[in-house]
Amino acid sequence: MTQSEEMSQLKQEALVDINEAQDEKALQDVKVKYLGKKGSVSGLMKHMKELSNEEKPAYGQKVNELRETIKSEIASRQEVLANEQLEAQLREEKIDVTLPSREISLGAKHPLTRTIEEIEDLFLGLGYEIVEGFEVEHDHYNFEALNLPKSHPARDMQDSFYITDEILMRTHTSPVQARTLEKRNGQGPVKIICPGKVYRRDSDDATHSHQFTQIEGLVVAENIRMSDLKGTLELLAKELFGADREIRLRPSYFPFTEPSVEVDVSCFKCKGEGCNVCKHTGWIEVLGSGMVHPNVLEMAGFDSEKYTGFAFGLGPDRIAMLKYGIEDIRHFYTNDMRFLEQFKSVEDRGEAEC
Ligand code: FA5
Repeated sequence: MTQSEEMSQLKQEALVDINEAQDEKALQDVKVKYLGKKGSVSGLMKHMKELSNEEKPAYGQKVNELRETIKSEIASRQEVLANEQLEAQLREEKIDVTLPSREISLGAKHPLTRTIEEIEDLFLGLGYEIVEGFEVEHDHYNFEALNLPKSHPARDMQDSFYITDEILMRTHTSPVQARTLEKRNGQGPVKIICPGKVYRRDSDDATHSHQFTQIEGLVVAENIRMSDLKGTLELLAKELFGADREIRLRPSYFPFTEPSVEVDVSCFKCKGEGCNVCKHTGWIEVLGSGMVHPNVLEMAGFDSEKYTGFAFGLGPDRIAMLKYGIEDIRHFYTNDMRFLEQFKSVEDRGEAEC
């Protein structure tokens, strides 16, 4: 066999081997077999010594051409194999978009959050600002700046969790009144609400919890009267409970308001007849309020001759109980999913747009 025949036979064999290689590994073996140091193409160089000096360059060039041809055929085969592998993978991992989806379990807004947001929306619409206070508070803002000096007997109305002699868990959201007035440097008007958690050493029962929520409201400006407070409370009661639920204003006492009133709503369970929820009174107390005491205004740097105001502190827990007919306040805090799931509305389930 001439050298040229040997070369073309080698080329044919190499092309067959390359085409038959079915994966990366097999192709690598073919590469080593033909192009490796001890491979067939290198083996052709052994004929050099049989050639004359004139024939050597042409022969060497042909061997190199053969090497390049095999190299490029291997590269093309490699590309074909890679594409085949990708397609096989895509076929295997194909996603069937027609499969029905798994049900996604959505949570529901907590009834207290719903109630607080509803009240916030109402007051935002009336031009109030929402401000936030601190749950861990100074005795000064929780009591003293609200006309409740250390020895005041009315401190007993709110039994407190003290952390140190001067620091406590706030017993109501009213310290936000004192803090906001102080920040305004004697300049009205002030029109705020403040929602938040409060803490008291109350014994837990159907309508009392040691931790509950309040929303404080405060309006201070020139010429604010008791009739403004009454109008605001009536609007609030109508919005929250509808026209058919009865409310009553009851004279009361808070050291930081004068005069003071409490607002009761007729019991949702017994409709005023008397039952265990309303402690047989027919009424559930939902808020305390009154005209801001001149001492509170003066202590915060407001001129009480020029400015007057009203304030209220309402209990969203009690309001949510009345709105949703919940018989025990403790349901709000025990995180029982069966209770919470009842508050999934159409909107929460994402059905509103269907
Ligand atoms: C106060 O906390 C006053 N700071 C409210 C106030 C603000 C009066 C501004 C005047 C001006 P009272 O202790 O009554 O007041 O509580 C207000 C409301 O919080 C009550 O009407 C009731 O709805 C709710 N509340 C009181 N104690 C509890 C409790 N232990 N559990 C659940 N809700 C409660």
